[in-house]
Amino acid sequence: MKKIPGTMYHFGLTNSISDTLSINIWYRSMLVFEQTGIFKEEILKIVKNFLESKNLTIPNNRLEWIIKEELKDLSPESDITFIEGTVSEILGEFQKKSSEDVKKIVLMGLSNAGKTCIYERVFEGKKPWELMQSKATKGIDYKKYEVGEISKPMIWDLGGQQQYLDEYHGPLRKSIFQKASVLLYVIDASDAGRYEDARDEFEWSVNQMLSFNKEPKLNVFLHKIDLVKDKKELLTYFKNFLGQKISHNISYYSTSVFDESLFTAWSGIIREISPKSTYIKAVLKSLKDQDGVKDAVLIEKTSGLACGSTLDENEEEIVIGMISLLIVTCDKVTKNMKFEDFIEFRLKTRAHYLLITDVTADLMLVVILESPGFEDQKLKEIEAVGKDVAIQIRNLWSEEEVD
Ligand SMILES: Nc1nc2c(ncn2[C@@H]2O[C@H](COP(=O)(O)OP(=O)(O)OP(=O)(O)O)[C@@H](O)[C@H]2O)c(=O)[nH]1
Ligand SMILES: [Mg+2]
Repeated sequence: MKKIPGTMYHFGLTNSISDTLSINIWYRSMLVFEQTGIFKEEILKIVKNFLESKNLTIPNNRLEWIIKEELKDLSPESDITFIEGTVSEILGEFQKKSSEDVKKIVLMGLSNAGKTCIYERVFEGKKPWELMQSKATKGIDYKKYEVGEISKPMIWDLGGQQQYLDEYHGPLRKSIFQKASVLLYVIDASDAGRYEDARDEFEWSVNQMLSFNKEPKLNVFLHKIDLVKDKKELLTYFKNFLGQKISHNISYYSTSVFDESLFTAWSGIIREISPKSTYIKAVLKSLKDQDGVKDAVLIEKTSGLACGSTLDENEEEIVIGMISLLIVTCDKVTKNMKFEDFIEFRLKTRAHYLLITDVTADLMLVVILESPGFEDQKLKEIEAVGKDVAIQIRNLWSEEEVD
């Protein structure tokens, strides 16, 4: 039982059924509040609401501290054992897989920054409204994905609550950062009160990445950008704010779960870690060099990520948005028209001609032509080159299988 500072109330936690807890609050020695079946991350809100109902306001950090102390008394070793157990399990799994070109991505940031939502939106296809109830991550979560055989990211999602950060700075440091290819640091752009804490943690994470790895890729997501008014100004501010003490190259992305920005950002990261991306880039470039071809993009069907592209970032976002719409349309509009059966799609406007063809079971190629007045013969020629490119890309996969 702990005294709530500045009040006459005491608060205590006990274990309840299936990993949940009970909260009790006493006024002097009289029990005045009781709630069972709650999760750790709900405690703060419940105690705060209770105090507010009594017209009392206590700063969050003071409440967090007594909650942390009370949790320690409840099960002194539980968190530590949980995290260490998880990490050794993950490490074992990672070491088994590392020969298969699995790339470790460390996803870090303060609590509530949006880390878990960021990969669930892209890799698990969740819609923004399905993410709004996201629960705080307990310790470290890890997930393995495959992006159309282009790359196999293994994402380490590091829960950002203070109790976990303390662990990362301590005994878990090496396990987290060793053999990591990418640091993806997430900042809640709408939470200006925590910018400095976020920067300190970012600098520390970058130093760890650099001390354990040769050429790590460093990325910052300025996330929840939908809540920010002047997006451009904030991006410029952060480049200066975070980049001052770091000489290593950092890529910045403004992201939100409410638009396509996460897809563009992840496309960039996936390309950076894919051994095939240089080849894909060269093949797409050769297609772009054809007379009349404006751009070409290779898209993975399940995630909608662009595995290669000749477009600039803004245009790429539009094409990715259009493709995800197409995927949803094909999948949802008619039950019989399944997207996996897709072969080809053509769209002709007065100014453009768009050709989307199937490349492999996982990939499709988008070719954008810019001249409206093509003769049929010319179109056929370009389509033939597009098909050639599709074959070259497909061969890239079958050659590897033969190896
Ligand atoms: N407005 C807005 N809210 C978002 C966005 N992304 C996530 N959120 C909200 O932010 C909250 C926290 O998201 P999480 O992904 O659970 O945060 P986290 O960084 O994993 O938090 P920890 O696991 O505690 O470290 C959720 O309630 C989301 O609804 C976004 O792009 N815009
Ligand atoms: Mg999380």
